[in-house]
Amino acid sequence: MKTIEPESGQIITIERHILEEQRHHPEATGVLTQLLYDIALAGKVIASKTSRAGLAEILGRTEEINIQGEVVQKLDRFAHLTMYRLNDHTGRLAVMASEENEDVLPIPSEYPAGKYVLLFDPLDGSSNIDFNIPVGTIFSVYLRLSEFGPGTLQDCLQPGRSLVAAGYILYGSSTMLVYTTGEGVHGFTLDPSVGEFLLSHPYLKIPDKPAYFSVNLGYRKYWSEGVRRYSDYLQGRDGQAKALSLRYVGSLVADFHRNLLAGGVFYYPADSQDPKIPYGKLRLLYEAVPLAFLAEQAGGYASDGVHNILDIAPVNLHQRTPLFIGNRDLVECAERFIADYDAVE
Ligand code: FBP
Repeated sequence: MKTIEPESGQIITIERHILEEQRHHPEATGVLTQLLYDIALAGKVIASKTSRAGLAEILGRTEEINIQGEVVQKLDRFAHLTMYRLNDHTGRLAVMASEENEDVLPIPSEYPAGKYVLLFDPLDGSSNIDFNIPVGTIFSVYLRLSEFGPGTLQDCLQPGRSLVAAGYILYGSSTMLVYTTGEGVHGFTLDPSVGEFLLSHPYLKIPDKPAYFSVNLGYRKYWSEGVRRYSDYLQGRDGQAKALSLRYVGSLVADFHRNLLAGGVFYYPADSQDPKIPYGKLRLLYEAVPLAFLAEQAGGYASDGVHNILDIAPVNLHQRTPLFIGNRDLVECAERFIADYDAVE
């Protein structure tokens, strides 16, 4: 499918790009286009704070502990409310869910309920904010399953295969929005001088030759034998392969983005650190699934070490999952090590 590519000097805003994509779908109503544009607007509002975080009384913590057991950062709270408030009155959504909120986020009864469902991690990597390390907002969009009226928990517990769109906004040296609607992965850079996301990275594909591996090696002793041997393989320790270079920011969106552009694998395996969370730290619905959809659209793959992340049927809003994501051959290699050395179902 031919996507719009910027000729030299041509300005392609995210709105124009989404409209062009919509033209490939005569049945489209434009609601998804408007919803993606609302999310882009939320990204701009959040970027206006992250880019001035040190100046804006927005650094530091709130007194709150969220459903994940983490201290809520002020910017986390701001990002959560921004995503919710910019989308609760548009009539495009039946229900929302946020990594920061235990239950689903209903559409206020004074507003009409729409046909889409929005899930989001308002500020991924938030523990890095005070250190001026890139953070991100991750979003995923589904069609509602329930017929009409207020959306339900079941509308939010859909497998990744049912996604209609997913993406992230990375607040780094520049602010970028990367998204897919199942027709390739496209990157936009926010031009602060015009306040618009402009197409800068059309049709992103993960390079075949990987450069990096990204993992918190500090947790090695808590890993299974399969994962430890896989990590040795990536470092060329078992003499089988040339060592990859290690890069780990500790912000999933930033680590994923680098590997999307340069090739590589990010993994956060299950570990035995805390028996209460045996499946690793990352959330299936808010983090793993949307990035898995992007990875697959960019020629890569995402797995929990055994299953394709997009085929996992969610059972609760905040369930966690091991995640291996990036170049397909590197992720399949992880699956082989785990199959060979770990008793897996
Ligand atoms: P949240 O900030 O959304 O809770 O994300 C979790 C996260 O910060 C990821 O972005 C990152 O990959 C991971 O945790 C880092 O975890 P650790 O410090 O254990 O390596």
